[in-house]
Amino acid sequence: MTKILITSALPYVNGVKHLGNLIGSLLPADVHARFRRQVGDDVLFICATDEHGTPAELGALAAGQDVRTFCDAQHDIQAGIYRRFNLSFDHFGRTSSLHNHALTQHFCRRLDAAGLIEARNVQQVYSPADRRFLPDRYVLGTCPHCGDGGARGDQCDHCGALLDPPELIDPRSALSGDRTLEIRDSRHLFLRQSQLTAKLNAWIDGRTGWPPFVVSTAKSWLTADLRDRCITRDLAWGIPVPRDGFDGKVFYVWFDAPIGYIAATQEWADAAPGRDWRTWWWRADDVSYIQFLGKDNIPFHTVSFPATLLGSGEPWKAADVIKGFHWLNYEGGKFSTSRNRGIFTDAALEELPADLWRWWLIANAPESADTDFGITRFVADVNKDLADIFGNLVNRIISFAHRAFDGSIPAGGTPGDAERRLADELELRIAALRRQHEALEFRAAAAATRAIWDIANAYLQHAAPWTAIKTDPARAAVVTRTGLNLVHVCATLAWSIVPGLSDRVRGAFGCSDAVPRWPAGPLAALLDGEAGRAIEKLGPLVEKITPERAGHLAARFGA
Ligand code: B3M
Ligand code: ZN
Repeated sequence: MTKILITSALPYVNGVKHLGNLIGSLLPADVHARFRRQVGDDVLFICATDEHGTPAELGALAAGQDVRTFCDAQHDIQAGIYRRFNLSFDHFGRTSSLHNHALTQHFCRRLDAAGLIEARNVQQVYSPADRRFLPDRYVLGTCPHCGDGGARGDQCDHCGALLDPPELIDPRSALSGDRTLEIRDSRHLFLRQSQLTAKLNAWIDGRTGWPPFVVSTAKSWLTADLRDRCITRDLAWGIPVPRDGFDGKVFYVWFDAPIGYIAATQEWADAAPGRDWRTWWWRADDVSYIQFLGKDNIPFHTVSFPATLLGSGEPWKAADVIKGFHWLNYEGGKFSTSRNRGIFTDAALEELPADLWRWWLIANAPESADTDFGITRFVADVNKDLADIFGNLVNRIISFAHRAFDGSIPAGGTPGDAERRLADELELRIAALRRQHEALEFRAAAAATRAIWDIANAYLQHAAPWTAIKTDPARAAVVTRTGLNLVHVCATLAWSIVPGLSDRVRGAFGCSDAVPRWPAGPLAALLDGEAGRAIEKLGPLVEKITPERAGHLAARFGA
């Protein structure tokens, strides 16, 4: 059994995520985890909320809560949404866990012992009224470029200019409004990742199966002028820095967040007896580790996190494959949390079943370039693929079996040429689909899944048991038997992408196994089997999105 470790980028705890976040890492990770379980691999699928850093602090401030309370509530909200999206995490943890505190401090000590940590002075904005240093985005003021009054010290959202706090006109503290800000020296730790450039390059050169743009992005960072990274911050919320003179400082969120993958595995191991996190992370040469993430996260996963792991000098597992994604755009513009633009995951579930979103997003995953989400196209695509093609296939043959064969898989008759051709074709198609899943080619896998539904529809259309029944009941029995088994196979193959629809179909066949096994053995025998098995009646599998409903979606989510 192959051991497959899968992690999705950890969503920031503050605020519900949009569909762009979902397809950028969480959903493809889930589809792959499900597929791997189907083919019998030993899968561990880990995720967590990323709870440190200024976004969490600012979110808590805006909500009038202390940060811990805020994170508790936000974590639960996200966990609930992902459950309803059927994301099959083995564990959905939190980077604020005690495990992550201990591990992060451990890595810092190890890196320090290896000579890879250096303390340096950094100039920082200080607020006498707040009696603390202010991170860039805690400084507000007027943009020197466009004159907007609400610019932040890191960026002006109005004109998009990147800023440094001293550039702001009339700067003030976002916390207290203090205008007596000063620039002071603050002591910070730097990870000397420049020392590890050769090791990191060798590590990347030894891996295969990465999307080319992930390799080129990583390589563009791993050059002679790779900069050392400041891994501490003047913040109260976070993991304390275990070092004299660093009271009141915590680790930079991007230092502890990826360590959270390991810490969340420790949480998973704590949750039940007989689980050992080490078999996944420590001397785990038999594990194949795949990371899923959006393209903005590439530098942290190809430079800083592996620098942490390799630099520790300990036998930690580093990623074998990094599957990066481009952006999903929204109606020609950007999805944006700060501007509340796009479709958010909670709102998506209020409108339509999870599988409709899952299907479209995977079928259009931004794998090799940015992709645009548009309501009109979404409605047309899911109506066609899920209602007309898959739903119709399922409902038609099951209804017919109830009309003509008392709702059971009929016995009798012998498969003929059409059935043999069908089985041969399916065998090839299923093998190709499996290769696409293995290669992490999600769009291709969705297209291949749909192509199998097309083949099934074409077979039934041509073999037409509803006509044959009038003259040749034995032939009608063969076709109905084949058709029903075919539908079952189609549902099994689609399970990783649309698990809800798949489970409904499989439920009608009396299958309640949590993970449907990938079809094995000669297809001809599979399609000819199961005579006598009762199939439950099934209401419409997928309700078509009506023009009225499409209008409502456009009005609610319109660009
Ligand atoms: N929370 C950023 C993001 O959601 C960050 C990922 C952390 S992965 C360790 O895009
Ligand atoms: Zn501006």
